[in-house]
Amino acid sequence: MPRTLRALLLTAGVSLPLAAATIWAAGALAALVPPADDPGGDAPREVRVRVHAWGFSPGVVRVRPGQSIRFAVVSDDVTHGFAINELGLNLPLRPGREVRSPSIAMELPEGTYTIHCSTFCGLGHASMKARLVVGAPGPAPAARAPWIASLLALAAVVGLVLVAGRGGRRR
Ligand SMILES: [Cu+2]
Repeated sequence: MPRTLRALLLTAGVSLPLAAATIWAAGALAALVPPADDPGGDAPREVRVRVHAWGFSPGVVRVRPGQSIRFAVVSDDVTHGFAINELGLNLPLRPGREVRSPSIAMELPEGTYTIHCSTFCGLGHASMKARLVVGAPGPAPAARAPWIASLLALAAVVGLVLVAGRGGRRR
């Protein structure tokens, strides 16, 4: 094997796993960063939700398992209710007045739960829903990419070592 080609292959063999490791580390670190409104530690995280006919904003509330949270909910228009059956939570809402839930320790199993309106509010009431997502149910496809990259890089290195070894012996 020509020396330049060998040097090139060795460089690639070293830099590929490094690049894969960097991508993986960046992904792992990003997963550790809490949401912006997460105080961390033991302080309950306040989750602010605005309610209107016929929806919730945000439409998806994400919480960590075991995290303590407190909902602060306000209706922008008419009378609604903010209810999560699995938490035994039902907050009646008057227009424009913020209602705060007690601090809730999120002890539900990881998964997706329905937030719904518990006070009849007209035509769209039955479909007035949002989602509470506890933890990370089901890995997102993107989360697997760094692992696949790492494995590919490892396979490349093993292959290069074998090729380089064979080339060396031939001389
Ligand atoms: Cu309603």
